[in-house]
Amino acid sequence: MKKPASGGGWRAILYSLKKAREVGGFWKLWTAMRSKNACKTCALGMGGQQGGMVNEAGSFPEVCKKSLQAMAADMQGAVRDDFWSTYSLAQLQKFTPRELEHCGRLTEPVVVEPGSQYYRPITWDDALGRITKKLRELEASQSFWYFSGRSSTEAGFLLQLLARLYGTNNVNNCSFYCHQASGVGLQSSVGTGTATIEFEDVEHADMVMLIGGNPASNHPRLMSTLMGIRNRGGEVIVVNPVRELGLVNFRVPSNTWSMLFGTKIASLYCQPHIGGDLALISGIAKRVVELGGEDREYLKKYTTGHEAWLASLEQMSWAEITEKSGTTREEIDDIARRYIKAKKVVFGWTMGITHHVNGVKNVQAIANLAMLRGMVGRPGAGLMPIRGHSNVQAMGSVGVTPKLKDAIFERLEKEYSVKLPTSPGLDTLGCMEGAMDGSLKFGLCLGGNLYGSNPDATFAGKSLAQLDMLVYLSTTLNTGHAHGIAKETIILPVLARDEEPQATTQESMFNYIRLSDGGPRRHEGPRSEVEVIARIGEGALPKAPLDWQSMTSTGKIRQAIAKVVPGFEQIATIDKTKKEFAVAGRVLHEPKFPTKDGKGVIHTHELPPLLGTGNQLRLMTVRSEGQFNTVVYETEDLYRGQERRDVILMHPDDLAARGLKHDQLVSVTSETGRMENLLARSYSDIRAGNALVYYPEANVLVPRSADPESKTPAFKNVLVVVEPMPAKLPVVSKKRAVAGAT
Ligand SMILES: Nc1nc2c(c(=O)[nH]1)N[C@H]1C(S)=C(S)[C@@H](COP(=O)(O)OP(=O)(O)OC[C@H]3O[C@@H](n4cnc5c(=O)[nH]c(N)nc54)[C@H](O)[C@@H]3O)O[C@H]1N2
Ligand SMILES: Nc1nc2c(c(=O)[nH]1)N[C@H]1C(S)=C(S)[C@@H](COP(=O)(O)OP(=O)(O)OC[C@H]3O[C@@H](n4cnc5c(=O)[nH]c(N)nc54)[C@H](O)[C@@H]3O)O[C@H]1N2
Ligand SMILES: [Mo]
Repeated sequence: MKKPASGGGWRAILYSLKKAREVGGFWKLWTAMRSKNACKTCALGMGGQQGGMVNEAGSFPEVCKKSLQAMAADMQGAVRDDFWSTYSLAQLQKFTPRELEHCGRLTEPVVVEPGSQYYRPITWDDALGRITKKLRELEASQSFWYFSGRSSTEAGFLLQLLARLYGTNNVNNCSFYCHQASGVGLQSSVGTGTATIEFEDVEHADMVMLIGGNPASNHPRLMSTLMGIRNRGGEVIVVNPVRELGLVNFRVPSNTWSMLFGTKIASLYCQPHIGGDLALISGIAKRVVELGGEDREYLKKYTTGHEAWLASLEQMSWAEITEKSGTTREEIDDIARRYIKAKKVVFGWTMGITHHVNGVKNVQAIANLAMLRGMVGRPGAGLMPIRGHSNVQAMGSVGVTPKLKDAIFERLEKEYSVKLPTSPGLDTLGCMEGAMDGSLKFGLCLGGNLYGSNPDATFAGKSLAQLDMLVYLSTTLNTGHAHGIAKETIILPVLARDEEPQATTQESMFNYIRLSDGGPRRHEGPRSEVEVIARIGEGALPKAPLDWQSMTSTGKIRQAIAKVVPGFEQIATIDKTKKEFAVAGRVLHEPKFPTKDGKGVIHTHELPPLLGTGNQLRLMTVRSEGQFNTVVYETEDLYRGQERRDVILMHPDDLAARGLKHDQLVSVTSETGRMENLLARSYSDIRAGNALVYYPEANVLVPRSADPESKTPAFKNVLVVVEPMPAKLPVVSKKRAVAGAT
């Protein structure tokens, strides 16, 4: 399959029309997309009271394929009546993620009992009765509670409160596999764990440094902003081991000129090795200082730790920097000079920075580089972790973390006159290990795909199988429902946010709280997330100092959030005022940091070694253009020119060095697992020494080693050996080719 000449463009628009046909007409999809609900996909923040397809600067129409796909999936018909008796677990395990998603909307609770191979429908009373009975039998410390970032803020808050009142801090969200390193890194550097800027700031920047992300695929609405910067004569510097087509040239659908001729996005494209970022960023900082471009006054007045850091940069040799980053002194000099010239610089990053064993250090290094020139604490400049799920940031804000922020903890205890647990709670990987060693017996997942998102897929399946009970609150089926099976597994069908009978709220990556009006239900059967949680609370903790019935009202829950979460006061009346707002105290337009002494903290690091010896390659596991996390909508990856997913993309030199030909069948082996019959493909856009495969299939290869500070696995830096498959082996069918998947 040939790569198109640019990302975006007509294909994106034609795709909208195709999806419209699938759901029964353009008007139907248009109305759904324009309803006053926050967009369901990434956290850039669209929709809410401005209506769908409008960004925080009011620009319209901002179209994104993934939001159409997510909407179309929610608009599909119900799972057929005979579905559960037709397909056994073994058969469901053979379904692809796409097939599972397209089985239809879940509308009735189902259970797989010990010894059974089939899910079977049960009544809501039966399902809730089983769950609450189990919870009453167990110790609180034997339970864990996993949250994805698709649910409402209200559901997130209520469920974490339920878990704490039950008596455990084993509360965590998908962020441990995502942006946790950003939260921890930013908190330790600038005193707040989220973006220091608002959407408008990026619109006024004259330079964006985009490190380790592929927004053309994953945050397409950011592309018009990047285009705007280029059109105003600003710089977009991309740091990525892969030359991603959409970051080179993109046709922005909301702009006629760009649609016709395409827009050059990157003004400079730097391709370090996987894991070379810390060395590269330190090198840029060293060069800025050599050229006298640092802001000494800012460093002295507003930061601590800069002396030690500057001294360490001086000590660092250029040989070490270039070797460990895989870049040249000339490139580093070029970036440093452009940085010195720029007046307002925004640093944006995603998983290429966080999915490493030194993810937190990577984020701290970015903060250092920004503070070096006083780029944190002024309008138009700052730090921008580009978040994943549409409401993942709210989960962190309202307490879906093992440790509650002190203020929330104290206010909760006071508000409900209770003593909350103080024992340390487990992170997500910790919960998986707890399930494996038998210390955990019960898990509840509010959305997401805990199995599919885990490193070491074989381990993940085995560990979840040890649990007595696993409960999923879901809208559609995913691989977790087939492979993440405990002794007893229950799926409870819930409403999507645009079907909720009451308003809910979401928080964008720019700390902006959006109000979703909800809307008419599409199916009889699914229930509101908050209603399900309140019923579980009522049954499991009837004596809790909480009126569970009143907690079925999202408005009442918002009043509770307003009382206990600092910065969220305005949420109490948002459904009446319709006034969406930015969480107070997070955007830094002045260099006053919410740290203990009000100063930014500069951290000093040693450069990690460049991994890989002998014939090993560094392997990244990434998303294709046709998927949203573990849900694969389309097999093809348009922008990388791949028509299938069972491939490993390698530099032509790396193929040659192993005597491999383009499209030859290979095995890929890591310390954790092995995939067979992948097609080795020649891909000159990747930096030699590094390779690329698709997540989630590749999770059989990813070890469980994680960043000690953020507990985030190194999904982007897996050491592998690629070898030809023995010639005489019968060629397996395409569907079976992805070992470990399906
Ligand atoms: N369409 C779509 N949109 C999505 C999602 C989706 O699955 N599909 N998922 C959502 C979620 S939850 C998230 S977290 C985001 C993810 O958004 P991204 O982080 O953009 O997604 P990834 O595919 O993980 O790719 C990361 C990029 O990092 C680069 N990279 C890999 N290793 C390194 C490295 O060591 N250094 C550097 N500098 N770069 C590296 C890869 O080449 C790739 O371009 O997107 C969100 N939006
Ligand atoms: N190898 C590798 N592994 C990775 C990554 C990687 O890059 N490489 N990325 C990691 C990242 S960044 C993330 S965020 C995780 C993703 O981790 P998760 O968030 O756990 O997984 P998703 O695939 O996003 O979950 C999708 C499911 O959510 C459910 N859902 C959708 N809408 C709703 C709703 O409104 N309410 C409820 N209750 N449920 C709903 C549907 O059942 C759907 O199947 O994976 C991580 N794992
Ligand atoms: Mo994510």
